[in-house]
Order: sequence, then C-alpha cells, then structure tokens
Amino acid sequence: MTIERTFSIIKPNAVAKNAIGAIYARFETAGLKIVAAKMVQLTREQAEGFYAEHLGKPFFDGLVGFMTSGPVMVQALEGEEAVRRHREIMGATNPDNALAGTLRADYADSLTENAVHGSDSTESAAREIAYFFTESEICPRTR
Ligand code: RTP
Ligand code: MG
Repeated sequence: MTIERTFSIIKPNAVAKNAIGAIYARFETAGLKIVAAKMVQLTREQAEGFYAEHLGKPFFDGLVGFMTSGPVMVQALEGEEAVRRHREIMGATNPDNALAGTLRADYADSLTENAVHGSDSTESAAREIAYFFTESEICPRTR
C-alpha cells in the first residue's frame, strides 16, 4: 500500500454552484480522506505564485483572474495512490475530453473554469500543500 497525499482546489465556479458537498462526497466515496481544508479568497499574488509554472503562457492572466473571482476551497487528501486516483475522479483538463461521471464532466463550464485542481505528482502535492497549510493545520488520519 502506498498512502500518499495530494492537493485539491474546488475552483470559484464550482463553489458558486454550491457543489462543495457533492465534490467532497466524490472524494470520500473514492477512499480519499480529507486531512486539511479551508475556504480562501485568493489574492492576485497568491494565485500568481500558485500557478508560477504557467507564467508567460497565453492563458495565465485569464486563469489568475478566474481563480481570484470568488472563494475557493483548498484541501489536502490522503489515500492509496491519492495523486492518480484524484486525477481520475477529476477527469481531463478540458471538459470536452472529460469522461462521463468525472468532476469536470459534471461541474466544469470551460477549459479555464474547469471546476477543480489536483496535483500532478507527489512532488507537486508536497509543494502545493505547503503553499496553503502549515504542518499544524494537517490532521493525519489514523482511522
Ligand atoms: P490543474 O493544474 O488545475 O489541476 O489542471 P491541469 O493540471 O489539468 O492543467 P494545467 O495544464 O496545469 O493548467 C492549469 C489550469 O489552467 C487552465 N488552463 N487554461 N488553454 C487554456 O485556456 C488553458 N489551459 C489550461 C485550466 O484551468 C487548468 O486547470
Ligand atoms: Mg496542473
């Protein structure tokens, strides 16, 4: 068993749809345990820092504008192969390519407003979790 952590964001469009609970239910049904969570209104600086790898790309300004357009829920999820399992539940980045039953198929409005974020590796997960949570805000799940 490889228990991992991954980092998740419920983006402003999905929060606006009152879908937080429905999305949390998908995580929990898939065996992903929430070990840290909070609602945040991102500042421009926070959003630019989080998406620094995309700086200079044509969609960067639109992405930062969207991510600061309303509150987001940020959470750390723990479980077996959490990174891969979480990305499976999310579906493809572009909702036109997302399989039926995935979060993006159900809650995305466009490629930019694609409802959720998930880390793409355990290395990204560690960096992204640390970007939003201190060690004392993370609650390891023993059962
Ligand atoms: P995420 O990081 O949000 O989980 O999404 P991802 O790995 O599937 O996609 P990534 O390539 O990291 O892109 C980050 C976010 O930028 C927006 N995006 N817009 N061409 C476009 O307009 C475009 N491409 C990407 C999406 O919101 C994507 O999730
Ligand atoms: Mg990404």
